[in-house]
Amino acid sequence: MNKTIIVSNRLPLQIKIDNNQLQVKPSVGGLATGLKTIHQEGNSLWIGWSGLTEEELNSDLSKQVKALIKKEKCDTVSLTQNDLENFYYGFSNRTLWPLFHYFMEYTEFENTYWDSYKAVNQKFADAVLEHVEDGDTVWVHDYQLLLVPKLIKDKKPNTTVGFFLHIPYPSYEIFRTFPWREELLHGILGADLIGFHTYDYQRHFLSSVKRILRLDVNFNEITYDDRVVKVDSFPMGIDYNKFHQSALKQKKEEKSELQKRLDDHIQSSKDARMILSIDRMDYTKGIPNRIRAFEYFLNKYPEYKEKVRLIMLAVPSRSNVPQYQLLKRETDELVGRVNGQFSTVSWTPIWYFYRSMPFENLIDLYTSSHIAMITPVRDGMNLVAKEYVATRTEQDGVLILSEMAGASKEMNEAMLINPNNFEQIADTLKQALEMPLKEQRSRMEILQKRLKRYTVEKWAEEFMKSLFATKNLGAVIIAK
Ligand code: GDG
Repeated sequence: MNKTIIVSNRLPLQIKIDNNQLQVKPSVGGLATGLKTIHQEGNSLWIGWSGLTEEELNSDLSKQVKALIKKEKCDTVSLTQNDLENFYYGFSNRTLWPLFHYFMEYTEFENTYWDSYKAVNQKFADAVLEHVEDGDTVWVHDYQLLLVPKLIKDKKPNTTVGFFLHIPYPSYEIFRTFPWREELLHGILGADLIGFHTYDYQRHFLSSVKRILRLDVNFNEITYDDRVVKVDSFPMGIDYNKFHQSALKQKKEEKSELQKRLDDHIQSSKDARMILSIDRMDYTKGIPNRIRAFEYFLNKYPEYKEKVRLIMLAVPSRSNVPQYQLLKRETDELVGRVNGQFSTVSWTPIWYFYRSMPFENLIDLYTSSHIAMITPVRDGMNLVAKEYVATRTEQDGVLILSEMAGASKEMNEAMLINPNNFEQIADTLKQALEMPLKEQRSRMEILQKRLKRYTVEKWAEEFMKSLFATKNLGAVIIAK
């Protein structure tokens, strides 16, 4: 029986060593949920890094990890501390991440990083090659593994390979600056199907393929050696029911401490309003812009002082990369500046949490906020925007969303803003605060309907369907 192998940088498991004992827990992220049906029900295997380096695992623990995760239908790729520094923090997060998000000034082109990226991609491919057989299907995920599709296809041409990019694909003018551009494109083209969140990313990719590799592109098909490679967009959804049901359930249960504090603010006056933002602390998420725009709003519309509160949850991320440390400092300073300038004895305009929160608290935040203000300067999709909508069980609330997030392409009923235009953000925020309930509901209703239909499970299903269809495409071109 043919199998499906999923490959991603991290496994959908949380593995910890506690007192020389290993603990393994399934992780609850969007990708794990979306691929659950494919991974758990069928004949399948998930290959990725465990989160622990070779230095952290002695050979005994390493064997134990392998055995434990085998039960979860997973296998690991072993990475050293040096791999982590050069492949992950280096090439993935100091080269590809900033470049693909249009942060040219943060992009480092370092040979050491590139060499490590190639070597680690080979490690991932080797782990796949240990298991893959003719007729199997392999689905590779994201920017850390762009060379893996070719490394598999070259060795095992009779497998079907899919690739999905979770971040934006930049325009040709950005991508052409990349020193190893040909090699990277060939790496991706090892796949039979290449998926992006939006049509724009797909278009940018095809343009790079045409102009850099001079390949024939016919609509969304590329003729590549003796194969046809298909390129398409698959906007990733969320586990709609999980968020919606959790919001309904949370209303009936005993209130958390956080919920009680949120209620205190909401009940402090009849016009009290809560504005929410949740993101990883990342320079692509537009956190400083959002604080500056909020400051601008409070100056322009002083009647809202003591009524609105911005709740900002920023989850620590990649904190050993210098730009992330700078961003953290800038955010701390800006929050301090705004709170110092506007606070009164009974009101603090920004509640800022620099940590992650348990899922239940996330639901408290979503359900208590009248407005979600999501303002990335560049974002592949942005699932937070979708999760906020899914938790609005009364269909009230307003989503303010940056047009630079992939999610904006499917969420026209949100209030779309340019994250660099403070005037527009301030005016949109005022409009959102004053929006009649009837209009809030009519917008939410359409947004919810769409999200309910195209869930993360559906996303995975559509991708797989399209990937299986490419088997026939391959046959057509070879027959020619
Ligand atoms: C990348 C792309 C693309 C956040 N804080 C907590 C928490 N979260 C969860 C949210 C959401 C997820 O993390 C964040 O997803 P996003 O899509 O917003 O952003 P990235 O992490 O940057 O993801 C992005 C995505 O991949 C998928 O393709 O949309 O564009 O950058 O699910 O709920 N969860 C918990 N506590 C927190 O404090 N439990």
